[in-house]
Amino acid sequence: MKTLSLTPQTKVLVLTGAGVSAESGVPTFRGMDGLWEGHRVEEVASPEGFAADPQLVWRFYSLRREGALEVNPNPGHVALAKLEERLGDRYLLATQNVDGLHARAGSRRMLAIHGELFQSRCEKCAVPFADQKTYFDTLPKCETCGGAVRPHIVWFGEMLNPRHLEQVGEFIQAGGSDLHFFAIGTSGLVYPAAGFVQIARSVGAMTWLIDAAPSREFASQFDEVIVGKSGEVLPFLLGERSER
Ligand code: BV8
Ligand code: ZN
Repeated sequence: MKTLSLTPQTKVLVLTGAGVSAESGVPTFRGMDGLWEGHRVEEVASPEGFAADPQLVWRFYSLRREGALEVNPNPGHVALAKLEERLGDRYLLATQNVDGLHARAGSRRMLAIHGELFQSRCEKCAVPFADQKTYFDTLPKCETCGGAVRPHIVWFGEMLNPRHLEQVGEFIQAGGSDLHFFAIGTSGLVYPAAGFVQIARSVGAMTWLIDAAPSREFASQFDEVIVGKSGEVLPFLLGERSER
């Protein structure tokens, strides 16, 4: 398998999706074929869904908090954290995952572009705070203003943090043809993250897709497509282990 040859100029931008956490035991979205307890994920993970039935939405996130507390990072998360150690400020990770596993594996130069499962925020005060609690049959209220507390997650139809998108754009522009862009374990269905590959191509970056079952349409946008499980591929690809 092709490995990544690093030069002192090499810069790496990584976009991860649910597939990177699959080997840790975290279900993917397409794995649930986009459904949860008969609800479309877009319906439950949306401001409209929260307004219509906040308890249903808190049950969805409470179940995911319980699940995410029982799992651990896998070799794919660890390999990415080691690559960050080697590259320093020439590395950036943008993750769509909210499960916190990259941080637990040691990733620091990371943008949680779709939010964080273990943070909540008051709809009015808007300041996120760490929260591992579950709310199956109660609705959390803000201690300061009594407002409704929601998961600190970017829902469908909500804007991503503009600062995150700026940082991704700046990193890609600065990387230019020295940049390698990796999309790992993502179906490339959700924008704006799914559009990062086109921005990377526009500056002459080398683009790689690593996925256990890549979709033809998304894969067609990449220079290199590696079919495999990220927990098995990444340690070899990133030179953490000798060739198999
Ligand atoms: C925005 C938080 C606009 C939730 C998430 C109509 C109405 C409303 C919006 C839209 C619309 N049409 C389009 C949109 C835009 C929408 C969008 O793209 N929708 C899609 C469905 C068409 N995007 C948005 O709404 C975004 N916001 O556009 O705002 C706007 C503009 C101006 C002003 C106001 C608003 C917000 C998107 C963020 C949504 N939140 N997450 C939560 O997590 O609970 S997205 C959520 O789904 C995840 O975070 C993740 O990003 C996404 C699922 O994608 P993946 O991570 O790729 O997971 P998936 O299961 O799909 O794929 C897994 C892959 O792994 C597979 O390829 C599989 O083969 C592979 N795999 C499996 N195992 C392994 C593996 N690979 C390697 N190794 C393995 N072991
Ligand atoms: Zn408040």
